[in-house]
Amino acid sequence: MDQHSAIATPPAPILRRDYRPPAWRVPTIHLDVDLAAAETRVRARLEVERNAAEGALGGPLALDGAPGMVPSSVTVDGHVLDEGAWRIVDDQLLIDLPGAAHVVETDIAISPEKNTQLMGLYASGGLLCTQCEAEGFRRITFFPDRPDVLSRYTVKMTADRTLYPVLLANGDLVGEGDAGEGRHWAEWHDPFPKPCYLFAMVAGDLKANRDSFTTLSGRAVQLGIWVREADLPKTDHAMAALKASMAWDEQVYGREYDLGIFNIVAVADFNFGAMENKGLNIFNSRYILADPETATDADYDAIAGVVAHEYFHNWSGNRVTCRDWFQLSLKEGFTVFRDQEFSADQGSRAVKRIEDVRVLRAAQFPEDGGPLAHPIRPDSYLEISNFYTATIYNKGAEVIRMMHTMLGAEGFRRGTDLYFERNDGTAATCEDFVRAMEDANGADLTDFRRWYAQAGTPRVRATLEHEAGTATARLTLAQTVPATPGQPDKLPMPLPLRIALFGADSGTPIVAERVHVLGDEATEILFEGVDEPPVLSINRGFSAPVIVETNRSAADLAFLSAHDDDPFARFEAMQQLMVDTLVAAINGGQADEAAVVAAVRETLTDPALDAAFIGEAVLLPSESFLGDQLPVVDPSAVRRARDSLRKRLGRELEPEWRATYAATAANRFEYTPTAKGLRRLHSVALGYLDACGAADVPALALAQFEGADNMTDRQGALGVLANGLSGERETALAAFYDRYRNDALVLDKWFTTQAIAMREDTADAVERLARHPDFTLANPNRMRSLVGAFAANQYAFHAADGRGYRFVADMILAADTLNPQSAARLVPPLGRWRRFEPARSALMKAQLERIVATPGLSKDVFEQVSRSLA
Ligand code: 0A1
Ligand code: ZN
Repeated sequence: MDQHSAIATPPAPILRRDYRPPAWRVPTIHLDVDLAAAETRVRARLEVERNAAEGALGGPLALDGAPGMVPSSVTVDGHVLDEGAWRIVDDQLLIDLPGAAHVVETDIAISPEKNTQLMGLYASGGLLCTQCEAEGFRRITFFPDRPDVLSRYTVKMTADRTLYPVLLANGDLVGEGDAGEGRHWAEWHDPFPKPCYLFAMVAGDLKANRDSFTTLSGRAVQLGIWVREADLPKTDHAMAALKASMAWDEQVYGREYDLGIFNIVAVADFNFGAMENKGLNIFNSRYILADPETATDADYDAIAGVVAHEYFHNWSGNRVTCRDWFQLSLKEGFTVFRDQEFSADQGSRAVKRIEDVRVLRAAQFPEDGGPLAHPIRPDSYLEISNFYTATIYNKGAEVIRMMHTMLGAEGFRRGTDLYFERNDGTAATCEDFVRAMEDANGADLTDFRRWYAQAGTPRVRATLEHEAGTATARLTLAQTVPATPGQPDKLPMPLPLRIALFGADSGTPIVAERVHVLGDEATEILFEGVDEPPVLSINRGFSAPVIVETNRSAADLAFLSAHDDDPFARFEAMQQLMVDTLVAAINGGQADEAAVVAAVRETLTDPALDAAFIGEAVLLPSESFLGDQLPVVDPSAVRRARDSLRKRLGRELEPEWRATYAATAANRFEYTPTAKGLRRLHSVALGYLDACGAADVPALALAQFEGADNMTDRQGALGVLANGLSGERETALAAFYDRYRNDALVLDKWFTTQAIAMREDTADAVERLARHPDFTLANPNRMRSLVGAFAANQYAFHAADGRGYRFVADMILAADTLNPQSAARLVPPLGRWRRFEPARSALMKAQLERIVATPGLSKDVFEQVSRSLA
């Protein structure tokens, strides 16, 4: 299904400018679903009305379906139509209707157990569940599958009572009963009109962790997290996160939950993280299940973040949805910003910001600088699934954050209040959001709108000059926005830059922080009364998602890494110092490694800093981030330079690492910011001890691995061992496998640990693991745990003989026949071929050409590969 021949007919793109309101509205839909894994029968009854809105499309009623779908009957106003009265064209069911309002009924059979794409209705570990965003509903029944058609849903589900004792759908349960012959039924009604991408139903043998929440206005909401019985003990963290999210959205945005029931279901096979279906969120089980034995601190944090994200969508996404898929960032950018702020409020704001910027730089900056670059509101696509990107999500969140910075917390809240008030119950656009921000604040965001239209990461050149005689400092700021595919010329973007100056002699702030919005290509700012040499602290808190180049010396950066009062800026100064040093070394120039060693020592031994921050600040930038700083990447040169600095840090600071390792040891599991920070720093210290080559490290690591009372410490030790060649490595990997072989989520970690190992033979090991009996391409988590993780391991993936590329291309082609969405997500690492030295570049390109020449490729993979080659 969904295949096309790449050579015969390249598919036509969908364009944003072609948007027209729908020809028909569907105010209500009744579904009657007879569920079984082999064959499910779906009878749909739609009330349809011709859309009188200006500009609306005309013509017949067009209901989207999927390839191969044919209704067994079509009825209009109670009369069965002859076969000649309807037709299927390009997977749409077309019906000519004489009047302005009709009732249309269709009847269709689908097979959930044959659905390997995991879109529409599918089977996962004995459950039947749905995924409809973006265009999965059309695989369940014929319907105008577009987000601006909002309907009230009533869903009757009938299924075998033993196999599927629990039947869930959106909204409220309005009836249930026996259906005879061992079957039972349940009927759900959702009073809120919604687009079909928010439809969900689940049938299975599930048990609930139940709780309740009383809203601000005193309404009681029943909460349920539904899992297999054995997993029930692992749901308390997600439940706590859900209740905290509900309270936070009331406090920070004044938004209350609006139904009597809120259910979450965890499933093992899921293409993304989770889905915000109205009143019935469906989650990839990795974002629900946690206990100290099986989940790391990072897993716990991610669970809270994703639970919050999906919950927040109830307002930013569901009550106000998107008019069309080009507006995806309207809900996703805003909701990511909301979940980031929620997590910042729950734990360490500074560490959260560091993590979010790391993600942006690792995933979004490369996208923005490569062949797949697109604005946060794209202008065209072939397959919308390919646009669930770091640009739409994470850069989208940064764009919202900049408005928050420029308007202030209160101004921003006035804007969101107006946005929700104006657009509640409708399908809105990014423009509606910006206009609400403007109108609520009397602000002019005309130029700021360029952030929605232009792709590419702006670069800011900041030069600070001090004139001792006049006690002035002159800051020159210049921005450029690079060309991206289809956008050769750019206009300057308004960038809010938080700026402060510190005195190099006094070590104190001499110009307090201010926000300067750089709106033009270049500007100059004059500071007066600056009588000592100033040090520039800029883009504090990462106030704008840009690359800043400065004329700061290693001494300036070392100074800021020790004295800046903005923790993010402190982290950033250290990173910049490390990057400058490593890039100099890679280019064969003068590298000031001693300055890095001194700065790391200072941070490591600063009693005022908490462990979580130290654990972030002393880490070297990743090999891929270093690659991103170079015009042409030679992964071997990057590895050599980074390894050498890492070893030197290990050796010269060995006593400090030993002291840190010892000081962070006594740590019984507790999920608190302090305990988390200690665990993090403990494993970071172990890693540096390993780098210094101390002979006792494998034994230390194995002891940590065996003695751990939590997965963070266990996996931290395993990760260090996995990079090395010791016998302890094999002991630990085998023990880990034996202990967790029946826990799919932990087994994923076993695959990943080996796929990201910094060893010469990682590519071989990964090819071997792809033949392991526990490996499968049918489960997206497992596929990503090996192939996705490997493709992110710069040195191993870029093995000079090209076998990493061949392997990933083989996996893409194999996965494409099962699950095109997941397959397409493996393309971007190969798509970066232009960034690498000529030999590797040619090998990567050859694999892309091999893929695109393969007949029967999905639209998903075709789009990513052809754009990568263009
Ligand atoms: N809206 C979801 C993301 C999502 C998108 C597509 C999916 O289909 C496989 C699933 C989930 C979110 O932002 O959480
Ligand atoms: Zn989302």
